[in-house]
Amino acid sequence: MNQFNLTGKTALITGASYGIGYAIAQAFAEAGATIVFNDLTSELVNKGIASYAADGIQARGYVCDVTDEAAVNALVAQISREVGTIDILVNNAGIIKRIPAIEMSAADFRQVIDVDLTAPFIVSKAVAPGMIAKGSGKIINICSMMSELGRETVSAYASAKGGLKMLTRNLACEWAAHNIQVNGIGPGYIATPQTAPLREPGHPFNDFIIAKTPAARWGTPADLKGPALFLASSASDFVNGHILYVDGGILAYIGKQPQ
Ligand code: NAP
Ligand code: GCO
Repeated sequence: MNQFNLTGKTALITGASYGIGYAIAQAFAEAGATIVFNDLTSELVNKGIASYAADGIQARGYVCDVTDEAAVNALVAQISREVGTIDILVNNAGIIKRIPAIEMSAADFRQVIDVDLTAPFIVSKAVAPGMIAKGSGKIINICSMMSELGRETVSAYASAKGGLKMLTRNLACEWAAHNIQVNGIGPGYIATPQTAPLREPGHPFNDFIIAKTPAARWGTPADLKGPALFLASSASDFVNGHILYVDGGILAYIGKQPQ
């Protein structure tokens, strides 16, 4: 039996019109899953549907703000009616605000926490009853290097992603008895629109990250396809509360010695 086969499974990937969520959805579709995704605007959702179709994937897209609990609950009910019970959830939607802590407003801090931490709680809570009734489920939270490390200007984001690591572990404990595996993926620095400002030609951060990464390159969304498929498949049925870091070695590395 192919443990990585997702045939017959319905997967919801949040914020997956492009970027990391899109690549993860591709991996699941290639393994046989039915793909459902949401994004903030109809323009983004339609763009995503067209991109998936161009890749041969018949994805269903819905407009939904993951921070809106009522909208999320309505979305999950609609998916259940139109597609079926959600077997796999990837809490991928996220934002970042790069502002020095002393300059960051509480409103900005709260918005990042709302999207990156509270929303994964909201969406997980919405899909869990269906998974419990079905007797199985997979939830994958997209964490970060900032689940483990800090850096200047990302206090809200690091607080959210650190909290998301612990939310992952806590929900894993609460729902393991229902055969629901809750795990996380911690990407390193990945080339997507979210990091585009850091990859501007001549931006010092680009050389910095290459030096901090033993693999000596930025990651790509495709680097996350296999790890996500592992955590979405029966190959990980005894993996609970684990954060799988896909970072080219960043977290293992003290840093290059001065030449
Ligand atoms: P991205 O390019 O910024 O895409 C994030 C997606 O989430 C966008 O489609 C965005 O829509 C959507 N989104 C934002 N707020 C939302 C909301 N309230 N409701 C629904 N959708 C919402 O990000 P990415 O680089 O692909 O990252 C995806 C995830 O991986 C994020 O959680 C990020 O924190 C995490 N991550 C990224 C990296 C990296 O290096 N790129 C590394 C580690 C972890 P809009 O286009 O409207 O904003
Ligand atoms: C930043 C980057 C990182 C990446 C990612 C690293 O400003 O430091 O945006 O936070 O997005 O989270 O894992």
